[in-house]
Amino acid sequence: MEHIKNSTAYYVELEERYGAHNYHPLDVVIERGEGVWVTDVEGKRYLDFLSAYSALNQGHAHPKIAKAMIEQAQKVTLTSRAFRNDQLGPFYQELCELTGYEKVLPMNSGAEAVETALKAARKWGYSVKGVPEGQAEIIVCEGNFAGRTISIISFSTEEQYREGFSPYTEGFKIIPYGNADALAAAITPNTVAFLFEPIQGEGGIIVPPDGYLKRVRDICTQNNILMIADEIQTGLGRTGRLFALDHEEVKADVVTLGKALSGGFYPVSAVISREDVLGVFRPGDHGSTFGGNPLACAVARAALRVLIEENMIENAEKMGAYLKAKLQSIRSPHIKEVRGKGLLIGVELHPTSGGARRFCEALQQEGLLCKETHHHIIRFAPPLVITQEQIDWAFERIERVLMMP
Ligand code: IF1
Repeated sequence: MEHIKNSTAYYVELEERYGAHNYHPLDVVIERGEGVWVTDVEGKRYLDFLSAYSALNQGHAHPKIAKAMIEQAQKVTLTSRAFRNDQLGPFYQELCELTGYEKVLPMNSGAEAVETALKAARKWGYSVKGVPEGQAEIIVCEGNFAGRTISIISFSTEEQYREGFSPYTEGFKIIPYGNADALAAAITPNTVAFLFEPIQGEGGIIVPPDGYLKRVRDICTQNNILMIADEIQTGLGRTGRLFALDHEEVKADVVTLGKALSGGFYPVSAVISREDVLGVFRPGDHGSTFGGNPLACAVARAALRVLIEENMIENAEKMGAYLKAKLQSIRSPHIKEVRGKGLLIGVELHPTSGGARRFCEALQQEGLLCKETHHHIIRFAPPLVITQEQIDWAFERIERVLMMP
């Protein structure tokens, strides 16, 4: 069927005709983004309340990150790691000085950072802890989301993420999330690591009980297992602190980063840790064509710089508390719970409300873009640069939609 060229229907048709259907996106075709706003091909403006799942903490098309990217792109974009480049060392140094970790292994996607952390943990288990070769166990939580590779979905508890992709990678043990006693009980002499999210994002914005992070830290220390915090979604200011771990002043042994590490400009991820962990990698053990490329490093350096210089983390704390309080004031029969930290907020609806999708579609009509997770939860995660005035604009629409029958 012929559609008017450059209309929404025209682009939807192209995607449906030529693309694999591994997503069910809202029918909004975005052409431009700036700060918290995006504009579609029909010229309609929307407030982005998803931030590409927290990859856009710095907002769309941040001019300083764009400038850094364009300048680097006109110099050199890729050298491979067969050679060195003038962006990698400074990126390492600035990331370590910002986070307080001492070593970095740069990758591209979040899943690659998680896979890198898993490989480091296994090799650390064999070569440092003394676990017998091939016996390493890694503990993970129900409701985890860490990416889409076969090893990562091997420990997913979401049937759809696993179905049809067997056989699965072995060596993972699954425990309930937020339960430190379950972690202690699951540890064996062959346990090398505990991989978890300080707040579960895709799992439904699940915030663990106060004190959980500290107890996990103590249990991992006492049992000589690596505490691996996946901060790919919760990190870099999203929850109102540099890391979600900082809410309990806890330091992990290994942290995975991605998404906003590049401000949404480019796939950039990293594993940060200590020498005794990342030191298990010998030249040739692990790597990637684009990992640590000069363009990625220049973009990441700018993304981190603006995050700090423009006080985005403090703004996330302030605006998150403001938004959460307003959401909690809505007297809607649909709302079961409002939860989250900073600007990572989930509104869980009662099953009788018919699922969150229809509310997201209604919000789209009102000019607000957000996404449901696990059928009954609306995730609100705007860029960390959002202002109180913009939250008020969004809230007026959210309240109206959540009061609909
Ligand atoms: C999709 C979900 C979010 C992540 C955490 C690692 C990764 C992610 C905590 C992997 C990625 C993305 C993946 C994207 C949608 C989005 C998502 F809905 F899938 F689960 F955010 F909640 N750790 N999350 O959240 O990073 O390899 O994607 O760079 O797969 O649909 P990645």
